[in-house]
Amino acid sequence: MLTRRAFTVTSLATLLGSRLHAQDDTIYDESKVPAYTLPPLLVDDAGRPLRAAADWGRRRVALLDTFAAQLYGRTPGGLPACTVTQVDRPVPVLDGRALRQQLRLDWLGRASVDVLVYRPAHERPVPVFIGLNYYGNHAVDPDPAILLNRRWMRASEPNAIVDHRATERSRGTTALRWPIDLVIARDCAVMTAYYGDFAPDDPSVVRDGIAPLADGLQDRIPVRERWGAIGMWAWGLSQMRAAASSVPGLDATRAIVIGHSRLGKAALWAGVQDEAFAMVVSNDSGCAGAALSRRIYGETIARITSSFPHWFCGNAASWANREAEMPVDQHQLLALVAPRVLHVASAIDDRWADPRGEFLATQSADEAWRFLGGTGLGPVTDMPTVDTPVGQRVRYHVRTGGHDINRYDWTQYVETVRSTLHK
Ligand code: GTR
Repeated sequence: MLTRRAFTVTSLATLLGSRLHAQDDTIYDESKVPAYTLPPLLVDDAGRPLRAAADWGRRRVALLDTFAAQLYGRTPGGLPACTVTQVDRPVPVLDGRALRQQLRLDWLGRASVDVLVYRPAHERPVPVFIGLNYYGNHAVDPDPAILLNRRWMRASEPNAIVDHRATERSRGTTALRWPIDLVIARDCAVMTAYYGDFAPDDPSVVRDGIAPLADGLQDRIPVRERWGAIGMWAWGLSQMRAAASSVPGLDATRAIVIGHSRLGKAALWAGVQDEAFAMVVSNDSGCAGAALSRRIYGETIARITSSFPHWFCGNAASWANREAEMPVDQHQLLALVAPRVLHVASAIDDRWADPRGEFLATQSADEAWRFLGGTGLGPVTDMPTVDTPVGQRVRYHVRTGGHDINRYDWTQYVETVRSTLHK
């Protein structure tokens, strides 16, 4: 009996093991990364090397166009601009060191998004971090005066989401990702909104945000080039930046777009399209974010476009298992931030996001900063050791630990702001 049971268990494990292996051929071994050649950065449409910094403008437009057509989709022209209203008056928090305020962005009464702002309690305008959050503004801080977001959310027990809705117990559940005290102490502000208000993160509900605003504006855009959720989140970030200019105490000319993981992809896409962002932060953005697609290490274009088809345009999935043929790779996306400030961060145990691939993309992108005459990464030849940030106008760090955004990461971001944007 015991033998029979043991046999059954073993054969089941073998079966499952081979199944898993067949399904999961994820590369986590550096020696299995294929040899690859990255598409060149500083060439014109005919493949000739760019000669002067002035040539970069045209190259930039061409690269943006390719990323839009092949990966993220095109941001429709003619979308309405938001109207900003105050939900409440600024309230002193953090023992009077900061002011907390809630705003509502509204588009012609057809869509609305609540925004939470923290800024230092003085009138001098400060740099502002603009980023989306995963579980609602009420999850950023336990403060009961923050409006509880009742819209659709992804299932999550730790965030006390019940039937896809937040509950009173959801308050403050993501506070560790938003060290407001630290940002205020370094004389910066934070502006955040729930990403699902712009586009709920599931194919079944993705249209329940701002998507209908684009109805009738996409007729001239080929179906396979139409935007997905990343495009909508990115547009939302730009709308928040525009709104920042009407908030006293925020310096919208020193706006920093920031995002973690899928929202890091959105932050990059927002930051490259909207040059009014002075700095762009990618935290563990991985595949289709800061990581090189051609390494096919960890998450791949095939995996991401099958798990999350609603994030991308229709053309994106056509590059599944054809990474080497893609007309662009992610170092070129990062380069579109030049000569502004870029900070890319990885976490060493976050192999799914390919930390080395994120560093190598950053290092290749640095060519654009050198070409345009600024100091980006500076004299960095190898991937730095953990917890050792490097660079100047292009900064990179890889942190101890796994997939997350934490106080250590934010400590590096406010330091980058201090060294590059503070007056
Ligand atoms: C994963 C996805 C990653 C990353 C991550 C996240 O499931 O594969 O690309 O976006 O989610 O957003 O936390």
